[in-house]
Amino acid sequence: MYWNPKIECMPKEQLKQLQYRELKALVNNLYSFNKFYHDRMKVQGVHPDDITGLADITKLPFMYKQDLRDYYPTNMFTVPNNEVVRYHVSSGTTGKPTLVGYTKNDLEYWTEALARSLTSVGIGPDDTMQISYGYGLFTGGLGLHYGAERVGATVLPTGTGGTERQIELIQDLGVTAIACTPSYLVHMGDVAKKMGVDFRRDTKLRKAVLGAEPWSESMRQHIEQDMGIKAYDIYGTSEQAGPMFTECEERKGIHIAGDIMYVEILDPDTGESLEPGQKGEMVVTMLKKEAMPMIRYKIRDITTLNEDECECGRTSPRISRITGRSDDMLIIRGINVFPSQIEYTLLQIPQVGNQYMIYVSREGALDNMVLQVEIKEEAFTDKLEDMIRLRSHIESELKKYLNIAVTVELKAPGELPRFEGKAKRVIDTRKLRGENKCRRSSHSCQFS
Ligand code: DLL
Repeated sequence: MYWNPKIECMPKEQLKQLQYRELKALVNNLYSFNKFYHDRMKVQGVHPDDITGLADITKLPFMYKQDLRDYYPTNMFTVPNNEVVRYHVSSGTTGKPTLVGYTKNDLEYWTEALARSLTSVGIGPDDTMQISYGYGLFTGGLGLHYGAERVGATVLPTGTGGTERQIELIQDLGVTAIACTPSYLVHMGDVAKKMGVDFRRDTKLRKAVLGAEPWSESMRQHIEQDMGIKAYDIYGTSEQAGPMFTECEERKGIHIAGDIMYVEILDPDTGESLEPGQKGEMVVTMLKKEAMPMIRYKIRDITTLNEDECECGRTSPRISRITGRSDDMLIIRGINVFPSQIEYTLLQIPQVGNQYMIYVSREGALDNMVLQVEIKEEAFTDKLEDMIRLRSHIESELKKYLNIAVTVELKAPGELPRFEGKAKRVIDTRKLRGENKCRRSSHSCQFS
């Protein structure tokens, strides 16, 4: 089943021509009307006339997450404020978050992408779909909500948390499909067991659309065998719009709607374009975005691009499972956290010294983060209540800025390890059952 067969099954050559036309129009428009892009292109020495084919995209300058921070909040927007109809906010690398704005058309293309994706995994009007992603600033909840409504499913907008109640609702309302993080679904499975609920026997839940964090084939097998739920990978980032693209029923990679997003895979060290099938860093160009266009945005996810024909009949290229990142971003319970954000928050607290260690582990199905923090000599005391108060203060500051619960352990001055070379402040012991290895050992890596 297709949502938009004309586009989804468009002959490859025709799709490339369409992509070129979109790119050309985008570049012309931004060069003429947007200072940020105009200046960037000037510095790079490239003019819209130099773009005479799709391959010329490599002449264009990159965009980085840092740009979104530098131009925070709306200085990168290319439409007047009265055309912006929504904001979403994601983690920035330090104090400031990343703001994404949407016009009506931006929301429309986001929903269209999700309608295609959900249809491709067989979700439609006969389904009741529970959306257990966070609603609000995070894109997961609202994105999937509108996508599921668009395909005619009955939507149950539970959001995150209240797991026992979520399991009861799955039973009571005959929920057939769910969208959440893979780790949350596994956690749900554990809680259901304790409640005496067997998903196969006691529910109609048979499909899950899982993403927002890395997961593995063995996790898929675990979900399918243990819970009887067919699991599909969904990918997206707030900069692109939010969750957008899924695998189809063949499950041989995530289909990227080529009329909406153009993908390049580059060698993260040399910046050279890589051939299909070679693993590298993904760089994306959003061909339709209005409020906040993205040309050659370095998304930092590591994957491969596959242009082979898919047996489902869709001609769009596919990316393989995301196997790591080319930066140090951690994903904790689906929330993006940069070590630099933690450092930034700690530095705002006068009693905290400049040594800290971040330990990330998995407890049951869920991620857990412990932060060891050295206290300054003058702030260190053996009065237990003072130390407990300070610890709670640090924990609540971290919660405020990072939006995740972190357990803080206070350490005496000089107690934490010092490093002669590059400091290794992140110890991540989560395992995706040994499948995914981070390509760069010098970076902290959630897969090692
Ligand atoms: O996580 C959007 C989303 C919501 C995707 C719900 C899927 C489902 P951000 O918070 O901006 O947006 O985080 C984007 O999460 O660059 C990847 O590193 C990671 N990520 C997202 N989906 C996957 C996935 C949402 N399926 C960052 N596999 C991305 C691995 C994923 N990593």
